Amino acid sequence: MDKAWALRAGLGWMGKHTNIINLEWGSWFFIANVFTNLEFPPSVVVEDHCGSCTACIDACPTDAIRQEYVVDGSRCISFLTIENKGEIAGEFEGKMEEWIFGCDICQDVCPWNIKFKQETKTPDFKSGSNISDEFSLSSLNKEFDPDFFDKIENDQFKKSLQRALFSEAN
Ligand code: B12
Ligand code: SF4
Ligand code: SF4
Repeated sequence: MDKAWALRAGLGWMGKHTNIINLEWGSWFFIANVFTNLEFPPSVVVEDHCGSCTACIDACPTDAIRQEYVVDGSRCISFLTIENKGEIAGEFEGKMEEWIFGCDICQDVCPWNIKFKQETKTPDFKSGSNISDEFSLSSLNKEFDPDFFDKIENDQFKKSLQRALFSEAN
């Protein structure tokens, strides 16, 4: 629902990968809602700037973007690694790349994000500042710190990581 509000608030247009893209920042932002009884003048709706580009559709490894502006959530790596409670279906084997909690491929390849790429000012988001920089699924073959999971505070992330390790190991 957040995207419907964002569109009407003139924040951007909905890209073919279905995320909202802003003309100045690309799509690397979350949408927050403020409920108020203040009256605002209607915003100007931003027109679609995807043009003939299909980079996100071509790059999606699980063919989750079934057609332009239509994502099948059940095929999306974001769903498979975060929301999905059961095992990941065999048809996705070898297609998840190294993603263990969400996926950003369709946004990584979007020319609007490449154009406005800039270093984050949030220290926690900086490269080298989070756990994913010290760990990759392919490092499984190397020596593994048994206290690794104790360092992770977010329970949902811990569960996703353990499941990813489990499927990789099998
Ligand atoms: C369910 C969900 C998912 C599911 C399904 C996503 C999908 N594309 O179908 C999964 C788990 C796969 C997912 C993945 C991701 N998600 Co998500 N997700 C949501 C969530 C919680 C609900 C969306 C939903 O399905 N709502 C129900 C349907 C009916 O509503 P809707 O999608 O908004 O569609 C309506 C409007 O878009 C509107 N609409 C459509 N076209 C148009 C055109 C016009 C002109 C108008 C007026 C309206 C309109 O009509 C639709 C029906 O009402 C929202 C947060 C929220 N509360 O809205 C975040 C949200 C969409 N996700 C977000 C993000 C960041 C992601 C990921 C990038 C996370 C990640 N790194 O892994 C991926 C991206 C995957 C992708 N390519 O879309 C952000 C998007 C930010 C942005 N810049 O757009 C949101 C908005 C969260 C937030 N508050 O910031 N997500
Ligand atoms: S987030 Fe990943 S799996 Fe989901 S639609 Fe985008 S590229 Fe495909
Ligand atoms: S990659 Fe291309 S088609 Fe996909 S959202 Fe970005 S501009 Fe639109």
